[in-house]
Amino acid sequence: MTTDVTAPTRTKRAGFVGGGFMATVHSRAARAARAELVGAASSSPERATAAAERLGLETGFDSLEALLADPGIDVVHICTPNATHAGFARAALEAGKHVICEKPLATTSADAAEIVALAEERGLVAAVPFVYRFHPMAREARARVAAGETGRLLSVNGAYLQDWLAAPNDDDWRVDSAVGGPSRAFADIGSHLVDLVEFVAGERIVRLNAASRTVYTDRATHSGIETEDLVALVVELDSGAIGTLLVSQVAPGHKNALTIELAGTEASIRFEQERPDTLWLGRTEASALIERDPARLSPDAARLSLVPAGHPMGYQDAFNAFVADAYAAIDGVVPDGLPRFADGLRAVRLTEAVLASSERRDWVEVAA
Ligand code: SOE
Repeated sequence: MTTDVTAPTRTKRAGFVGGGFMATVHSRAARAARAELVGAASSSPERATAAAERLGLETGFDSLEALLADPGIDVVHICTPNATHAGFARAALEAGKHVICEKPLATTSADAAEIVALAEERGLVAAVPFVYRFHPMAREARARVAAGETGRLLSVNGAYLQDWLAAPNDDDWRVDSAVGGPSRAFADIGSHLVDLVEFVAGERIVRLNAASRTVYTDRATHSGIETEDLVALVVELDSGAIGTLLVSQVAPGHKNALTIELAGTEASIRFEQERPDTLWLGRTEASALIERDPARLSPDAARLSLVPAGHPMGYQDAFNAFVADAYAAIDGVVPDGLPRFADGLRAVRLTEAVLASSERRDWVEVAA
């Protein structure tokens, strides 16, 4: 048996800001949610036209202002470099649009808090794509932890490892703090890791001790780089559970290896996003690999299972489910687990704690 993700009741008219990899993923998801893909704005009218053609949108807007002035657009997807997120999200909310804004939501928690408050004040849906929450087996892990199957939480162990910046000359706008913000590896992928840990554990990281390294200060087109290539941290959660997390963009052989493992008094549970159709349930007597079979999953995991057991699902499916739920929220539905701007702010606060801790070489309390 399969069920459908929350289906939007009314066709959304979507606008996109940016034209790179993430805009491609967002536009595919919007199309799957039966949106009308109105157009794109970018850093120039020419780039907007090129993005519109590449993504199959109706039009390229001359500017963000022109896109926001289109009364037909209900929802704006912000898929631009990090330092622009908060300003663009603020402008879209002020124009009365619902917003889906890429992470990190902002490069400072003050900016993130301001747009959280603005979205609330205007009554607009404002979501952040912490999409790994939308893998059915991540939901299954969360449901089993919440049901007490793993017992009292003792420890967490997680990693998010990539290698696309592993060679000295690998380069990207994200390495530049003026464009990507003061944190790179943690803001870019560590934010997903801590979001998923807290989402599945159902509790928060209250303090942490982090060490970070910038392995390459000079790359193909950037020099004097200050943003971190990798971060290792020790964390303490609400319940007193402790854990270790490793975030690296210089881990050869790892493409997008986001893994979390929670160990409780009764069982351990492990989710690996590169093998998203299974969940490892560890028990002292006998461990098991649970396959994604919607007929046997918790209701929330079954809801997100688009195809029957044995038919693999992946990243774009998770993204599609996220956008479908965000659009359903615009229709007044309250989908369980939709990551909103408050969750984006939470990740920014954790990022700031990581930066402060690695600078001070000491434990830091995470702002609530
Ligand atoms: C690059 O590190 C990246 O595309 C991130 O920006 C995404 O958030 C992550 O989902 C995959 O990797």
